[in-house]
Amino acid sequence: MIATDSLDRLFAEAAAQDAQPLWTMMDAMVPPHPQPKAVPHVWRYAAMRPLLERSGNLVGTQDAERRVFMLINPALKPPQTTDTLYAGLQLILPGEVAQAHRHVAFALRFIIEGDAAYTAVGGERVTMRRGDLILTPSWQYHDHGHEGDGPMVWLDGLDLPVYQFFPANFAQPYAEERFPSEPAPADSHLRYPWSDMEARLEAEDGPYAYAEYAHRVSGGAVSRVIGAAAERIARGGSSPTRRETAGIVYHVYRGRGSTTVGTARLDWEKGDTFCIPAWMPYRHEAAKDTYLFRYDDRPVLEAIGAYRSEASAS
Ligand code: 1HN
Repeated sequence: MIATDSLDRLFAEAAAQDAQPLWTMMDAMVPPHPQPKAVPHVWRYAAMRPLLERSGNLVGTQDAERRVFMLINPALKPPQTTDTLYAGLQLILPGEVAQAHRHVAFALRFIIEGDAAYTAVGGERVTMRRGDLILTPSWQYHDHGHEGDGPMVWLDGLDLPVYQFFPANFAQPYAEERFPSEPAPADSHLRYPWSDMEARLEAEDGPYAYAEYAHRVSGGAVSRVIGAAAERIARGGSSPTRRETAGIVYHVYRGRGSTTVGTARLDWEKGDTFCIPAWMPYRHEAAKDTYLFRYDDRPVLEAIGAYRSEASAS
């Protein structure tokens, strides 16, 4: 026993063994409630749209496998839009092809602008129209092409940060530019048209409605990690105040309003994308008739028994 032992000395010698005391950081290791690192944030389409257009002039799909601006949370690093979700804005121009590849990460696309571009997923070619939700399941070869007029812009949602935490991602280019594909059937499990979702939201009474996308084959969430839903909020209406252990990315399909998230207030309008970190109480208010698209990490949280939600006092 060293006569003059001290905690400082103990900790220094433990650190030399790459060991650290738990008892000085117990609260940080098992906090009383979730502590997301992400902060609430809005990415404005009015600011992003000109940047996308310039990227279209400066970079071709020959040089950029995907021409995308990642929407990175100000408190985090790429590819994090929230702690666990990725969002980006992708541009494709007439005549371009974004070459075929596959990866373990799941992707969804929500179409913001343009039509007549397609995404081919695992041999099914899906035409993309504004408001459509299109799925790219894990490990399916996919390429995008544009045979119509005008720019085509969509929101990409991926579970990429999960594959930083679990280093289980693989990616592979396909040998050709395009993976062979046939036109997808009308009821493809890859495409969820906006008109169907809008009809479901309209069928509900009251100023606020919420509907989840159900996978056409499994009937469950659109993927094992990411779930998706849409909300309708009438002008002057609001959503209930709630919080969830899920992180959420929202996209404004139509309308204008604001969301209170914890102590922050996010103002948004059509085309904007914003995020809600885990466990922060949030509530939307609409200044115009509004439709919001959202995706979240609820399915993976449910799989590990960690999804919780509650109505919370505003
Ligand atoms: C990707 O493969 C796509 O296929 C979009 O369109 C966004 C972001 C990170 C990594 C891969 C696509 C992506 C991506």
